[in-house]
Amino acid sequence: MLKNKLKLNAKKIDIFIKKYIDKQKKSLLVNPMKYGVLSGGKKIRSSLILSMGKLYDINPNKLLNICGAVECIHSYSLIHDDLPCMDDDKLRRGKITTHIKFGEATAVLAGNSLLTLAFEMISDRKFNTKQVHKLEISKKLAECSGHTGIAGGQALDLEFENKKKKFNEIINMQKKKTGKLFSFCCFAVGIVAGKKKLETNKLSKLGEDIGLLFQLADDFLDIKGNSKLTGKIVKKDKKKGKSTIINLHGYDFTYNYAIKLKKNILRKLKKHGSKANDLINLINFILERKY
Ligand code: GRG
Repeated sequence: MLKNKLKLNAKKIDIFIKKYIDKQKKSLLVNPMKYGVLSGGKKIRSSLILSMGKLYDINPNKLLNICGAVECIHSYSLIHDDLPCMDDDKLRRGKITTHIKFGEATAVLAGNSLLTLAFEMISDRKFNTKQVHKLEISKKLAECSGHTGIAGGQALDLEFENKKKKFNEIINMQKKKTGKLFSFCCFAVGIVAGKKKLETNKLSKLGEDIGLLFQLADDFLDIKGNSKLTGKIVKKDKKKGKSTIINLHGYDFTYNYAIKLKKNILRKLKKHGSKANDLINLINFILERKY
């Protein structure tokens, strides 16, 4: 049921992104960009945005530019993450990685172009929200993607390899590397809903925790997951000396921590009653997912 919903959402966002790129002038980077961002990938951040929208009765079509932008940034981070100078991976979403298919230089440029495309989508005239909302959303997206967000988290992840880091240092790294983009998703919906700072701050924190939960599940999949289902090579973290909570405290400790984190997230959604049903299902899926 939820899996079908996720697939439908992913298809909708793929169509939006494809149309958006196809309306632009052609370039040598169009094919590698499409390869990196379309066909494949759960588009779970978009599903988060759409189910957050339900809390505030927002028409899903009003959120498509935010979904497109988030998926462009996410795919950009994956393309760069797979490069030889980063995690050096050859398989992603069940396909060879962008740099293996098109070469490293093209993969770097396609990634960079997806980053800038994200900001085109947010500043687009057809994105039906107030100008001041677009400004706030752009600023937050930049903060969550750059050195205080994903890129900064990735720098820490690489820095921490083969080092014994403390629990809080690892959590902080994972909150940046993965949590910040989820944080952006929840914040942006709050802005479109016209929420004040107090509420959007709470939404940012909620999103960061959902992102941390997602990253912990990713770490579980690296140990117990199946390459055919995840579409990527598993059992890499230990070999690469990655600093994860599992490598520090073991699987069971980490799973119990994740259960507590999930309960805490679900508790915060109670006030929304049945409007939060989709979101609750998504959060349960995030922890128990097999792909
Ligand atoms: C993009 C700002 C920016 C900088 C580049 C390389 C890098 C810096 C950051 C890497 C961040 C990264 C890869 C985090 C891991 C997040 C994660 C768990 C990815 C897997 O996400 P899924 O499962 O992937 O949603 P699909 O394939 O479903 O889209």
